[in-house]
Amino acid sequence: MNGINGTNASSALARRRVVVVVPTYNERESLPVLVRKLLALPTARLSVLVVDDNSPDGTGALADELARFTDGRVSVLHRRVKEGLGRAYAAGMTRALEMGADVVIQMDADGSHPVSAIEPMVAALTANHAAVAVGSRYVEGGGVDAAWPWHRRLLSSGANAYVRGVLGLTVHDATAGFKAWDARALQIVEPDTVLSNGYSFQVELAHRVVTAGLTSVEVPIHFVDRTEGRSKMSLGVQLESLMMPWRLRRSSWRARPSAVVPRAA
Ligand SMILES: Nc1nc2c(ncn2[C@@H]2O[C@H](COP(=O)(O)OP(=O)(O)OP(=O)(O)O)[C@@H](O)[C@H]2O)c(=O)[nH]1
Ligand SMILES: [Mg+2]
Repeated sequence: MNGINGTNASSALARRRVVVVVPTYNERESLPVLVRKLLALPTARLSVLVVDDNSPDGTGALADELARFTDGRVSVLHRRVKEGLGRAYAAGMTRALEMGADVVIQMDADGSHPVSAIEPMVAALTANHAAVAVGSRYVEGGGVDAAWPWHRRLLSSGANAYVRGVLGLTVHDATAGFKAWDARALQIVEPDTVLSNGYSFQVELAHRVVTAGLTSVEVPIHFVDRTEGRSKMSLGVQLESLMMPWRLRRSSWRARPSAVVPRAA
């Protein structure tokens, strides 16, 4: 984010108790690489919560191994069956709040979301007193993998424009899956009560941020393709993502009246 230098970014990160929630399904190759990078960030107050849906490739057991050798900085939430990205995040975010996080980060395990953006995202969240800092592909300075063919770019930007249009969202990257949440704001948007099972979880929470009158800030990121493992995107997930904005438009979800708008940290 413009105007935030490395020193300020580092100190904002070091001041906050950060839990990074990482959902995994068959991410054996990618997870150790990500965890190593996360634990190398310049703060000892950051921990990682892996949410594994009983991956057939043994990612859950591997995560347990990582937990054993990282002095309590990695923990694992094991779930019995694959229920979708949205359900995994809902469970993981709820657990992160119980763990006493004051910033909850959500990111994919496959290396698509750059760890180097975490410091500026937490700095932007803190400096702007925002509810959420979005790692954004669609603001100046951000982008998608240079190797993406034109039709994939069109699909990604088209899906984003569709969602923004149906729901009237002003955030430039409404389908982003890389975000840093202020814990109090995350409580207000209630991830455990979402309708979405799959990737539309991202859109649903973006919509709840607006419905609850909270503010978001966007930090440019470069999204890169996974180098290991395979995508979990299925036809069912895509159909849910297509229909969900219309369901959300009609939804009656409102923040609880007792919910307090977050103030400066
Ligand atoms: N626990 C859990 N994690 C999931 C599930 N579905 C996807 N994930 C994880 O969510 C993250 C995003 O999934 P991806 O398959 O990378 O989806 P994508 O980024 O849209 O697809 P690619 O661009 O092909 O990588 C990864 O860390 C997955 O392992 C699920 O049902 N349960
Ligand atoms: Mg991915």
